[in-house]
Amino acid sequence: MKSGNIVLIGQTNSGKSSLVNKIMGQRVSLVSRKKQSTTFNQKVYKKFSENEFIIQDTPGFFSSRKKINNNIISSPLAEIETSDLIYVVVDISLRINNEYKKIINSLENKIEKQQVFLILNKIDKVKKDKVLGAIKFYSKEKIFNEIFPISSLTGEGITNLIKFSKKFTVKTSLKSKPSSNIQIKKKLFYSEVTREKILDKIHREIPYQCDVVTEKINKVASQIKIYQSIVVKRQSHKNILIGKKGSMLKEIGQASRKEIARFENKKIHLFLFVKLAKEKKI
Ligand SMILES: Nc1nc2c(ncn2[C@@H]2O[C@H](COP(=O)(O)OP(=O)(O)OP(=O)(O)O)[C@@H](O)[C@H]2O)c(=O)[nH]1
Ligand SMILES: [Mg+2]
Repeated sequence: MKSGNIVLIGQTNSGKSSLVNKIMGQRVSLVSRKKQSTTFNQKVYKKFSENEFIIQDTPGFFSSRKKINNNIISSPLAEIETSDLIYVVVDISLRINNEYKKIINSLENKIEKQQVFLILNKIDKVKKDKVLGAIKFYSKEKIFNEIFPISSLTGEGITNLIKFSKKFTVKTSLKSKPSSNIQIKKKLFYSEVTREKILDKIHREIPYQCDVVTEKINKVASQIKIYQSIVVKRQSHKNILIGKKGSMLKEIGQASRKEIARFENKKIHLFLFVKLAKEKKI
């Protein structure tokens, strides 16, 4: 058996989580059209015959000055040292700007033997000329060992990316195989699902200024009871989250419950509470 650690980094919204899901062939990472949807480093496993990938999704580099208040946000660079392969994911449909330089700069003094692949994602959104131009442009950056134009939406280029990535797996004697292909704390995962639904349904800054905390999980036979608090800073945010006669909270809860049920393949009871943080910074 050969295995390789892959870490995905890149600007927020570039499609890192979408790529993880595409490689996995199932939805394990949360995807959102809003920025900063991934907030912690999530590890998943995927076996392709004799090769195993341990894939780490990370929160995106966020350039906006708007401060994210989520206190569980982890550093996208934390796992670089133990990785074999780094995918730097760029949204090719955006105009090339200097944001990628920040990522290169922070990588430069961290990488040793790791291979760095530049992933030009969202090629389904642009003309071929733009792809060729981008390849030419980024080729001058020595840090990239390979460049892969792909679409995490259509799947174009993914097979090729996996094929190349296999070359950088190394022989291992994995003693304790993971029992499931997803290794994240369930509490965190359930919180993230609900947070994703808040992102989907509520606009402006509220989703970034609230924390979703999974307080308790009760497993009974084929059912799971999940108790979550949404902690907000302001009464006005609380009102918006709850909505008219609780309609918004109900919508968020239903969407989250469905998603968790699909993932767990069990009946889910989800209890959501909105709490006001007691003057403490969240
Ligand atoms: N057209 C198109 N859209 C894509 C592609 N990949 C991702 N998206 C969309 O881009 C948005 C952001 O995708 P995510 O996978 O959440 O991006 P991310 O890099 O994980 O974002 P953060 O977790 O916030 O850093 C979502 O609306 C995706 O559906 C692609 O190849 N083509
Ligand atoms: Mg993400």
